[in-house]
Amino acid sequence: MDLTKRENNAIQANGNHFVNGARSDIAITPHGSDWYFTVCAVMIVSSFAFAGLSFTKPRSHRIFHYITAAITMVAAIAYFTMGADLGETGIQPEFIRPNNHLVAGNLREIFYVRYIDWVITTPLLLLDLLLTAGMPWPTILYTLLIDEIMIITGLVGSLVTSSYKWGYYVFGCIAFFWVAYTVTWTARKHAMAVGPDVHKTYLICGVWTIFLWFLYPIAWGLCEGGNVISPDSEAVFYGVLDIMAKPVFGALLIWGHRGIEPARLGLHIRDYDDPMPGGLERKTEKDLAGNGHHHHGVTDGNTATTTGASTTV
Ligand code: RET
Repeated sequence: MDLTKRENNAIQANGNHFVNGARSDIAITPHGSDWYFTVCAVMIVSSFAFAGLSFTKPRSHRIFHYITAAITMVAAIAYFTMGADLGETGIQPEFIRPNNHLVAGNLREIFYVRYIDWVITTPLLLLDLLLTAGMPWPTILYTLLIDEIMIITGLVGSLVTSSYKWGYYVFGCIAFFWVAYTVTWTARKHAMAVGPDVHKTYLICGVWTIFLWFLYPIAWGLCEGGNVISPDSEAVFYGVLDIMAKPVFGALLIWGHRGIEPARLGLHIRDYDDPMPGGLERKTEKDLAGNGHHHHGVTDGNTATTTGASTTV
């Protein structure tokens, strides 16, 4: 078989999905599919990089590597799905544009799998960010729940054919403004209180996030909402944003954390051979060797609920 002549046949294999007897006539072409598979490859490589880098840290210091690797792993699967022309359904656009050949047609291909990705990964991105700021967990939890409202309203709106879709869009935007306020204001105050190095890392990742996240509702308005740009352009728009918001964000965050002890953020994470809080002191080989791994004494363990630069020797 001549591999140089092999073409991506995902559209042929999976693109004959019919909704009520009709096939989406506003849909990705093999170019869109190729691009989705390219982004999938970027996400896979990033996942290996983040997971691999975690081994340069002791297990008690890997939380940000784990969260970030999980984000790109989920995205890789979502992009595989979209490259394969799956995870989509045909939706009649509110605005039918017969005179624009890029979006002429009666059924637009809507990739609902995008929202399944986002409902998992956007809370994890916020978790990365808000843990960096040393935010208290109730505010973190609340912000993640509001974020899920934003994504689910976006999903429902994208599947609605009438103008009511914009009602969902407005709910989603209100939720987003709440999230943006928390990231730019409340969490920034917390980051400042921890220390200037933490504040700097938080600021870089936070500004990057909010700038990029503002572009998603614009993309939605042009794609799922307004049916203005073609599904191939949609692939490029969301694909570039997702690369910036996941692998590039992750790299900035992990780099920013290189000199930050998780304990300073209130994250006191035990390894299996650390002494239990309130348990009996148990000397391990690592304690005796004193290899720089962090071991809290029995009394230190009891202060695990305090925040700030209180512990670690
Ligand atoms: C929607 C439509 C409803 C209104 C708003 C939206 C915002 C979506 C955002 C998505 C971010 C996704 C990321 C993915 C990472 O790869 C749902 C489009 C405000 C902000 C960061």
